[in-house]
Amino acid sequence: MQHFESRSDSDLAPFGPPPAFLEPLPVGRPSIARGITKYFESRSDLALFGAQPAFTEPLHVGRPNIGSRKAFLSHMNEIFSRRWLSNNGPLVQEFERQIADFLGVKHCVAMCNGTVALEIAIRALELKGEVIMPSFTFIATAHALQWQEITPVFADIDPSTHTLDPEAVLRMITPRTTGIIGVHLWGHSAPVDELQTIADEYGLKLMFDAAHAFGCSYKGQMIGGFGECEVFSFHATKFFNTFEGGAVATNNDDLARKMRLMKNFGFSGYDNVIYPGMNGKMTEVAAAMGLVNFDAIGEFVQANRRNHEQYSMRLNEIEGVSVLPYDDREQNNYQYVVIEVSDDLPVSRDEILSALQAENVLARRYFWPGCHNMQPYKAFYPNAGLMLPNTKAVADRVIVLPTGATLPDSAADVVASVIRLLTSA
Ligand code: T4K
Repeated sequence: MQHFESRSDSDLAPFGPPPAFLEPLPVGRPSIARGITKYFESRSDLALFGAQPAFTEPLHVGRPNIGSRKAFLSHMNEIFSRRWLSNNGPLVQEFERQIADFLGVKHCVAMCNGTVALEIAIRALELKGEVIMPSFTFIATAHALQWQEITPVFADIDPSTHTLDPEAVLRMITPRTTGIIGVHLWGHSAPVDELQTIADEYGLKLMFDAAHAFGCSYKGQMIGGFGECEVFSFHATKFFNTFEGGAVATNNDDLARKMRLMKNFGFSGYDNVIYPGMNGKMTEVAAAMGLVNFDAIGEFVQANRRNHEQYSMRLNEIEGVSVLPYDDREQNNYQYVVIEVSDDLPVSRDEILSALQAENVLARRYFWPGCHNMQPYKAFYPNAGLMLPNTKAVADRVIVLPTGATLPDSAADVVASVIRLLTSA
């Protein structure tokens, strides 16, 4: 199955040789012809030191991608005419069908956001006691456990992939451990097979936070069908969004049935509650956005891929700076451009960040300083960092750059020029 086949005007043709405009740009070379709004010849050209910023409007990391407005407004008219706004409406059902088909799984249970989807999945799996997860992730992964008074136990990551290190997971298993949550950070798959082997050996339940990994594969199979279940986020800042939204994908019929009850207060038909539940429902307007954006997903991936390539070509040639690569043997959504900045540079990661932000490039240092350094975890487990040297090292050196369908072509040039000026002697 061709997963990113065109549903509109574009497709995901391979990139072929890089176009001429991707050649290296030496510092100081006038770059107006390439669409950059200013020259970067000396440090006094940096907005950090008082010059005009390179961009008049901020470039955001999480700038939403938006598909056909016409199609969305047409859905809205139908929603208003039907007067069916929520509670498993026809658009939510269609959305679930299309997503399950795309992921190649039996069930997609759509929810109001990724965090609630995590909480419901964790509860439906009856996790308790301790659950092992990485600290290097968005805080929602930890909160979804803590909210249910389950102890998140932070295991270290592999610094080359930024995902859980199976050896570190083994070190954190205790008699209270009931599960493992792998995170497919940045859309890079966690070590699925190794984690499944550990889970099987120790009788643990394995699930995945796949918030970043919609449209990505592991060993050629779409992420969504691994472990007991996988949880997606369709938040506005994700490359594929439903305003707010999320979903749990699973091949387990009982688990899917339980989660459907849980997301609707435990109702089984009118006046009949058979389970404790909450409100995790996706609205019709969110599903409409999802259907429209799903039609454009090939274009979104293509734009992200182009941006990732441009950044990689410009930045990988700077000593001490590297762009985290995607594995081109897999399907990728290319939605995060993550750079790592060496300790040896004459400027710190945070100084580079400040200089970029001054140019209106609103880069971020996701997911610094790691969940274990945020409350309440920092107070609960003040020594957790002793077991997390790779988490600290990676969290201290990453910068996440703006990308998405609206990114100006000149963004990679500007970022490279700023870093070159800062790091040149
Ligand atoms: N697991 C993982 C691994 C996750 O990364 C996330 C969410 C979750 C679970 C939970 O899923 P959800 O419950 O959120 O569905 C943002 C997002 O709010 C969050 O969804 C995402 N991960 C996280 C990585 O990023 P913040 O606090 O950094 O968002 P904020 O407000 O700073 O926005 C990011 C950038 O996007 C800003 O520069 C502004 C820009 N932006 C934002 C929105 C909402 C726009 O340009 N337009 C917009 O509409 O968390």
